[in-house]
Amino acid sequence: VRMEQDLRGAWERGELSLAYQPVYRLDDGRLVGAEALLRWRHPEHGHVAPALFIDVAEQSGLIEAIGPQVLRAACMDARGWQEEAPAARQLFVSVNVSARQLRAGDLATQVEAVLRETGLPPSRLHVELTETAVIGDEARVSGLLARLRNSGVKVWLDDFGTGFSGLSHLRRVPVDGVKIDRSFIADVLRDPDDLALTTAIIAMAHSLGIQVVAEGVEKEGQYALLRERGCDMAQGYWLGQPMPDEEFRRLLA
Ligand code: G
Ligand code: G
Ligand code: MN
Ligand code: NA
Repeated sequence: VRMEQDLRGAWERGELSLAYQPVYRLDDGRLVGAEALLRWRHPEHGHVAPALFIDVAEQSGLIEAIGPQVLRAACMDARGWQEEAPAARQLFVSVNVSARQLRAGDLATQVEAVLRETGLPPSRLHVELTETAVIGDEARVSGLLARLRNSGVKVWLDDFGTGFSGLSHLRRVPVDGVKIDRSFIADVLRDPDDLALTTAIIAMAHSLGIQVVAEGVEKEGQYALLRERGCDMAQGYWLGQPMPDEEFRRLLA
C-alpha cells in the first residue's frame, strides 16, 4: 500500500524517468533503436527496482495513468534524436505495454493520438508485449495488434520463450518479431539446451517471416554466437546499458 501511495503522482513530481537501452543490428553492427525502460527515483529510498514498482503499478491500476505518459515521453524523445545526427531519423523507440494497459483503454487510438501529436513516423514506434499479456484474450488482442500494425507501428513479443506456449501464440497473434528472453542468452555459451532453444527460436521466427532480438547480451562471445546463428538484433550490457536521454543523444552525436 505504501509503495502504491508513493507511486501515485510520481510522474507529475518528476520522480519517474525513462532510460534508453541501445539495440544493434547484428549483421553490420549498426545502432537501430532503443528500448525505453521506466526508472523511479524515490525521494527517500532512491532508485526502486522496476520489477517491483511496475508490478505495483500494474496491480493497483496506476499503470493506466503512467503508461500513456511513458508512451508520449518516449515518442517525444525519439522525435528529438534526429537533431543529433541525420541518421537518427531512422531509429526506433521500443515501449513496453503491460497486460492491463492492453485491456484498459483503446491502445490503438491512444497510439495514433501520440504519433499525431509528436510527429513521430509510426514505423519508428515499436510496442513490446509479454506473452502473458496476450494469453486468454487472443481474439481481441489480435484485432488490436492488427490495427496498430496497419498504421505502421511494429509489435514485438517480449520475454519470448518463458511463457511455455510461444509457438501457438505466434500462429494467432500477428507480431513483427520476438525478443528472446535474457534467461536463455545468459548461459547460451555453456548450456547446450539454451543454445538449442535459441537456435530453434531464430529458425522458427525466420520461417514465419518475423525478426528476432536477443536480450541480455553481456559478453562478446554471446554477441558473436548470435550473429553467427543469424539473429537479427541484440541488446544488453555488453552493447550498452540503459541510459538517460541526454546520454543516449551523446551516443548519437
Ligand atoms: O528495467 P528493467 O530495467 O529492470 O525492467 C524490468 C521490467 O520492467 C521489464 O520486464 C520491463 O519490461 C518492465 N518495464 C520497464 N519499463 C516499463 C514501462 O514503461 N512499462 C511497462 N509496462 N513495463 C516496463
Ligand atoms: O522484460 P524486459 O525485456 O522489457 O526488460 C529488460 C530488462 O533487462 C531491464 O530490466 C533491463 O535493465 C535489463 N537488462 C538489459 N540488458 C541486460 C543485460 O545485459 N543483463 C541483464 N541481467 N539485464 C539486462
Ligand atoms: Mn521489454
Ligand atoms: Na524481455
